Amino acid sequence: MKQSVISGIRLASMCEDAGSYGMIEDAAIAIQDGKIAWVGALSELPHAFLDWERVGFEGRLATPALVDCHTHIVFGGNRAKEFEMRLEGASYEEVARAGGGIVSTVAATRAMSEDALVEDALKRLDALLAEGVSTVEIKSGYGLTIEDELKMLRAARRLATLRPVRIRTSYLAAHAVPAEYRGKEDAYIDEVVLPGMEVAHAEGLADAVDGFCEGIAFSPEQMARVFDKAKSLGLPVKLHAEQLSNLGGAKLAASYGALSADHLEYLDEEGVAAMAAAGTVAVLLPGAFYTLRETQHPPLAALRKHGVPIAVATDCNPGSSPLASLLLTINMACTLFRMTPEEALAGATREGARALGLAEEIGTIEPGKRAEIAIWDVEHPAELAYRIGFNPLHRLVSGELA
Ligand code: DI6
Ligand code: FE
Repeated sequence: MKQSVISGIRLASMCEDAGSYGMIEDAAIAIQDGKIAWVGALSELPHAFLDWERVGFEGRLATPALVDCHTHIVFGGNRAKEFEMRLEGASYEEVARAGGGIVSTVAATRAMSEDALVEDALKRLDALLAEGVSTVEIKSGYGLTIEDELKMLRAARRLATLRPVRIRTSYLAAHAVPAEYRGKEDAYIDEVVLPGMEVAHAEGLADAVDGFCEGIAFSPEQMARVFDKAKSLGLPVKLHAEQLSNLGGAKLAASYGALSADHLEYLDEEGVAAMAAAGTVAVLLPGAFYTLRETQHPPLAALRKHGVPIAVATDCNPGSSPLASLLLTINMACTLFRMTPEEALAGATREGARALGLAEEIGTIEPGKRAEIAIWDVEHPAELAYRIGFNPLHRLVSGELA
C-alpha cells in the first residue's frame, strides 16, 4: 500500500462552491494508492496521516492535472498549404468545398500505418503532457472507412500504453463525407458510420460517439440516425455543433443527453436552455475561433445565465486548430471569449472532466478522486491564464498513471 502526504503547497482545488479557485493556503493532500484520502490545511492534518511519507513543494501552487476534452491529435500530414490559401483570402468553407480541408487530411491519414500515426501523434501528445495534462480525449474522423476509423482509434488507445496519460476515445466517422460518397451522405452513414460504430464498440475502441453537424458535413436528421445507433449500443454522445452556422445541433445533442456540445459560436438561447436542462457541457474551442478568424463569439453570457457548465479544450487538429497547448487555450478563452481565469482553469480541469463523463474520478482535488496533481512554479492561479508561451509546470504528480 502506497501512502504519502504532499505538503508545502498552495492549493487551488477547483472544487465547486469552495470559494475562489477552492484556494487553501499551506495545504496538504494525503494520497493512498493513487487516490486522494484527505485534503485540507496542513495545520489540520489528522494524526492518522502524520507518519506517511512526506513530499514537500516549497510553497508552489498545486491544481488538478489538466484535462483536454476535445482533440484530434491522431492524423496524417499537415495543412500548412491551406493556411497559405486562407491568408490569400479563401474561407474555411471554400477550402473544404475545393477538396481541401478535412478531406485532404483523410487522404494523408489513410496512407499511414497505425504505427506511423502513433509516432506522429506522440509529438502532439508530448506537447500537451509537458503542460500538466493527465487526460486527453482523442477523436477518429480522418479515416472515413471502417478500417481507417478503427486504425485511428487503435492508434489513440496505444498512446496510453506509451505515456502516463488517460485517453478517452470518440468515434467520429460522421466528421466529413469522403469523396467516394459525395452527394450520398445517407449511404455513407448506412454503409460506414453505423456498421463501423458497431465494430468499434465491440472491440472496445470507442468511449463515445461524436459528429460534425454543419452545412458542409451532416444535418441534424442525419446526426439523429447516428445518435440512435449510439444509444442502442449504450455509448454516450457529443457533437460539434453551431461552429459555422446554427442548425440546432446543440439542442439535438441535448435531447440525447449528450456529454457535451462543442464549438457553439452560433448557439442561440433556445439551444443554451436545452443544454442546461440536459446537463450537457459547453466545450469552447478558442483555438479554432482564433485560427479561422471567427468574429461570432460563443454566447458566454447566456451560458452563464442558464448555468451551463463550460469546458475549454485545444481542438488540436491540422486544419482549424493546429494548437497543442492547453495553457495557451486557457489564455485565449480569457482574452478572446472574456472568460475569467478561474472559469477557464475550471474549464480545463473540472468541466473538462465532466465533459468526458469523468467528473467522479478527476478534475478537482478532493477525497475519493484520483491523485492527479499539477505542481506549478507560480504564486496565483491566474498566472496560468495570463502568460503566453510560458510553461511553469514544475511536476505532474499522478499516482496511477506514472
Ligand atoms: N470542426 C473543427 O474545427 C474540426 N473538425 C470539426 O468538425 C476541423 C477539422 C479539420 O479541419 O481538419
Ligand atoms: Fe473538433
